[in-house]
Amino acid sequence: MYRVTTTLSIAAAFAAGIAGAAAAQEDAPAGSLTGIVAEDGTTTPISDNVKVFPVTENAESCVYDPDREMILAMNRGAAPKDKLNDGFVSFVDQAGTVATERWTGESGEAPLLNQPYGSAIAGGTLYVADRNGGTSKSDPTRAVLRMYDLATGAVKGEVEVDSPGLNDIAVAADGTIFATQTSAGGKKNGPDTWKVFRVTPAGEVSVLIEGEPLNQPNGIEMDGDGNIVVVNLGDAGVLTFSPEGELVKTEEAAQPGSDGLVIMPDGTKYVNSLRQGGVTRIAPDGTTELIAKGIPGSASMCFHSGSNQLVIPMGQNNALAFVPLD
Ligand SMILES: [Ca+2]
Ligand SMILES: [Ca+2]
Repeated sequence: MYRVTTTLSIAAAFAAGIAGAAAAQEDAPAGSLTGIVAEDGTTTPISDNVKVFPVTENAESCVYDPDREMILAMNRGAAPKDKLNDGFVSFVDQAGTVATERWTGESGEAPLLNQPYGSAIAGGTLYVADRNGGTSKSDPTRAVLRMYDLATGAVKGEVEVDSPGLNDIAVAADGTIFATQTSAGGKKNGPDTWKVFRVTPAGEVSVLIEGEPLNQPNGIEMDGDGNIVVVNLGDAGVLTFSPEGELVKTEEAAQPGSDGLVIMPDGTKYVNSLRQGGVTRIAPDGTTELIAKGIPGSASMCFHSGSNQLVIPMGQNNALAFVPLD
């Protein structure tokens, strides 16, 4: 099912039909493994500095495990109405090669995942924003946070959140989880559906931020000061909040429609646009630059620090895009 390829094999992958499902992805413009197609029909090809590897199965997010020096990709697999609990974690190395196709813990059982979205690693724990339900129109999706021991795969906990679906998560040093709700699904995407939840290590859930300046909040990360940074899918906003939810800084990406966010130790932010396919670098002085373009289905980005590469799951394009940094 998996195979390893280089950029030279993209055309072959496209011909094999791997790319065809991009248009069906929620909120994503049409695309292929070679570029992104805007609503007006114009195509932006993937920049030359981006390498694409068709090694995932409908992955929304990834996270870097520095001990294994591996990217952990959260594969959603099929929609819950078609197949239940088929989500899985795969390990991918810095060359885009699948090292472990399906992670199983020491017990030999794979972590239970249904439709995993955001992911984070903190304190030796893998946190995943998963969803229950969604098997039919009468069975709405329900958010659930699942925690696994990163070394052994053992279950460490589970917290249900009163939300139809969380998107991305960030975890503070003390184990507090911050999670975005981008919308309430479909056309239910008004300001009262834009939320950041806070979940304490004891499992107490509260809404920390709601409404503007959030605008379909998607990617979320902790910065080096312990603040929470959120990127909006609904506009170009890159918003920094204190852990108490007070807005402390507003920046903008070079493109609207953000999904993923990576923050470097020096404060440099990388933001990728699901809607337009580019990657913005925001320097600590606020200067912005587009460092890559044309990545279709560009979802929740992570950073392979061991090889200094941004890694972007491409959703229903079933691929990872690698962007080497200088
Ligand atoms: Ca699934
Ligand atoms: Ca996301």
